[in-house]
Amino acid sequence: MLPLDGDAPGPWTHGLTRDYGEKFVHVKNPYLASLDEDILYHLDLGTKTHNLPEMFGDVKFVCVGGSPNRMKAFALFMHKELGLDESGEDIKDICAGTDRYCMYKTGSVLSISHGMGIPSISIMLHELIKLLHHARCYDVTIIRIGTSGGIGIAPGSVVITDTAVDSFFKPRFEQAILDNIVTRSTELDKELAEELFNCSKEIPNFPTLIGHTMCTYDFYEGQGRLDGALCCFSREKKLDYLKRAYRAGIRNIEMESTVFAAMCGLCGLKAAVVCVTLLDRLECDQINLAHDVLVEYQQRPQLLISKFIKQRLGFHSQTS
Ligand code: R2B
Ligand code: URA
Repeated sequence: MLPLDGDAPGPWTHGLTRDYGEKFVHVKNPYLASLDEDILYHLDLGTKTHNLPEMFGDVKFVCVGGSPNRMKAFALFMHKELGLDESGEDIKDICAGTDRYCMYKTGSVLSISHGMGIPSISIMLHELIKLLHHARCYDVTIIRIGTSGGIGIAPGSVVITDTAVDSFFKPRFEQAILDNIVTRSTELDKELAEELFNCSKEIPNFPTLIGHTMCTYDFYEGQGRLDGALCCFSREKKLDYLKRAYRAGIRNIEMESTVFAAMCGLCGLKAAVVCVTLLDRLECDQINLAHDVLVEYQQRPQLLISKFIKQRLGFHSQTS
């Protein structure tokens, strides 16, 4: 295996954070500083067309999640929870000029959709991290909120990821760069995970645990499902794989956490992954929850993050 590229000094990383304090969001690309203009194409934003420091300089919390509707709902919910105004009518999609991703800002909270899977979240993260860098944001916490399949835990449980692992149960993200595979670490911020877990204890009837999260390139064969258009393994093999995953400390499966952990870690963002489980993969493959149950489950990560942000901002006595 190639060495991790982490913070190893070299021509491509050396000195790039020199002018910035530890707490600034940093990019690790020597070419960026020489760009006359940086167009964040998939976000429909740019350094010449938008005053990024004015628009985003006060951002302290970034929440990302797959679905545009969910991330809009989260922004409106946060807006209300922060007591900014009742209607939230002034909350508009900042990326309305593109239908790739959506983005909403309320106070110091930014809410962005990332679509499904590693390639989709990776494109969004490149542009988001550059955005936070151009806007000179500092002390930023970033959290992915999403859904997942549980392993050996009750549906509706919220899993806070301590380490994101790949399909081989390894804490790594392998990125093909030119014709090399570069292996990056997928460690997440342990203190942040603990802080979120402590927060969850204050919400009644809110089953939460800390565990490893497995990130796959596919929802069907990649997660050992027997119900895709293709399946070339037996039920026994599937269960053997998922039980080994459980014994390795994996409690849920989703499709973005490894690249999210790797990219945020390299760029100085304190990052967490909080996903609700929709089913127990030791029991079934299909998601057959009633609509209202699904909606309630999907709100759980949002509820936890709103509690966490309010606590960080000093809204201690309020409950929701
Ligand atoms: C969780 O849910 C999506 C697949 O249904 C995927 O984006 C993920 O990580
Ligand atoms: N998301 C996933 O990636 N897998 C599941 O089983 C459920 C949601």
